[in-house]
Amino acid sequence: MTSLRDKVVFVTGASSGIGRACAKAFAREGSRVLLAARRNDRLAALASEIKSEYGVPVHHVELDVRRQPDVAKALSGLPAEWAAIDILVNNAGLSRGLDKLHEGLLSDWEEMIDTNVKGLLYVSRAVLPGMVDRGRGHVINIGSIAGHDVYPGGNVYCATKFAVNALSRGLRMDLVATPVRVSTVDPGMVETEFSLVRFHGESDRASAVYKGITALTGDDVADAVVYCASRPAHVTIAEMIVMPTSQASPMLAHRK
Ligand code: NDP
Ligand code: 8X3
Repeated sequence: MTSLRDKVVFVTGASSGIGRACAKAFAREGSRVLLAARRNDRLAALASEIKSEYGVPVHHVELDVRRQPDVAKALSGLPAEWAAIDILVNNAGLSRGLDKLHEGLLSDWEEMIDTNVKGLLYVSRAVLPGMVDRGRGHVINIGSIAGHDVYPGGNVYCATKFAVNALSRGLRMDLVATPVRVSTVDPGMVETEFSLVRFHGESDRASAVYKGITALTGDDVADAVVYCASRPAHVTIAEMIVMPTSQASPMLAHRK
């Protein structure tokens, strides 16, 4: 087992859902957690909660991963004790809309591609050179079953998660001569703010997604992420698909 104690763990999208759960799960293991998202008030509240519950150091940065200069500045401007990131959880992401492609909103497409693909790339590009120089590190991408299977209306969101899948594979090849590990954790349905964001705040439509099904929680996904991170150094969990028991594919869920 690799101990996670005192490791510097950088979680993007830590203000909600899976990212928030990952931050808490690593803190429970004794890691030092570095949080990023746009909603700084939420990060500040989470930082206080983690410090009082687990007594580990926490640092947070307000960051929009779509803005490359801000990403580079945030990472290069970290206090020295936070600069050597051991584990990067590339979690920040979102879906927007479920429209047929020929009726889709261009602004939704731009937001998904800029966040899920370009944002992940900007953060990885800023963090990886340090990992390679230090000869240690682990990148854990949060992909999705939408990166394996396409579903109606999923068009651009699925394309971004297929891209995350390809980037995880490509990065593993590029780093094969280094000790730096690359994993992707690909969940099915997780009950978070994801659907509320997808449907632009329409709460009835969002809650209907999880009706009659015991969806995964952010904690279930965080558990998988911590599992990947805590394997011995010579073991890479390349890809982990985590589903609710009552979901078999994006298109097939059993509802009570
Ligand atoms: P949430 O909406 O609960 O959380 C999304 C997080 O991403 C928030 O913390 C949000 O923070 C952050 N985020 C979004 N855009 C940006 C941005 N431009 N810059 C920085 N942070 C950003 O959803 P989930 O927790 O469910 O989603 C997390 C990841 O899991 C996503 O990549 C999603 O695609 C993936 N996923 C989700 C599944 C699900 O069913 N829920 C299933 C499979 C994968 P803020 O708004 O404060 O910036
Ligand atoms: C989120 C899961 O099936 O809604 O990535 O696309 S799904």
